[in-house]
Amino acid sequence: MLIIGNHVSPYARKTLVALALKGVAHEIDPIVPFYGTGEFTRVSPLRRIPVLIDKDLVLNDSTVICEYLDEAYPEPPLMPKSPADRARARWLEEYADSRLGDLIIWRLFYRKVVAPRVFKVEPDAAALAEVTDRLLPEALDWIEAQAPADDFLFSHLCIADITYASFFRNALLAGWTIDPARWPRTAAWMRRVEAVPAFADSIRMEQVIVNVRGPQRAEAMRAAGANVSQRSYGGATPAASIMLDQS
Ligand SMILES: N[C@@H](CCC(=O)N[C@@H](CS)C(=O)NCC(=O)O)C(=O)O
Repeated sequence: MLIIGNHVSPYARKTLVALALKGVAHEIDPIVPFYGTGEFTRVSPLRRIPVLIDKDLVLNDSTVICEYLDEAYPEPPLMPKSPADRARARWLEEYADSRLGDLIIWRLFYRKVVAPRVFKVEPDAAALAEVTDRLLPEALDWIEAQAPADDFLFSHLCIADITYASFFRNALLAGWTIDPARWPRTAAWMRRVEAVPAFADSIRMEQVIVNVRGPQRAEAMRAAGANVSQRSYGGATPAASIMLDQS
């Protein structure tokens, strides 16, 4: 099984943490999606990561991939048991994928971290401040009301917990952290998720990716324990991002 994507993408991280939790052997092709080749477009028509390739099966979208993994490898489960809890878990995951995806990935991380490096486009300070000072705090006020007082959202770690912690890693990488004085439950919940070994390992790999660029990255990831594939769907030149085209 191959995952195309890397631990710096919250969507790819969800799938990699799920695989680690379930102990499913896999290779990783840690491409940055903008550098995907024509072959990448063939397996990812929206040119997004993650992609799962399992023999003839090619899957896109982190939610779809994690649902597949949970059905194919049921232990430990990524979802709670009761229909009501399962529905709530799906909604909480969807809120994070959509709203935090918009705020943290598209409006903050892409503009502050990705665009300057990959596309040499500098961010607009007022637009960033609107996210960090108004929109994200508004979202956090809602999340704080959903956050568990202890443990995880349901009786065990599930995909919704992993999803929130994944997005807040990107907020951190873009310089924004959850203020524990204002959002104490969310801050403590995220610390608990980050301490789960499968998630803590993903943070270690994220740090390797952030700190080692270029051709040395794959070797550094291998040295840190990742099974990096020999063949890659990544090339040398970035193509325009569908997301950045939306500005
Ligand atoms: N709904 C998708 C979103 C995936 C996504 O947007 N991934 C980003 C990386 S964080 C990407 O590949 N972006 C490339 C681009 O926008 O061109 C999922 O859940 O997998």
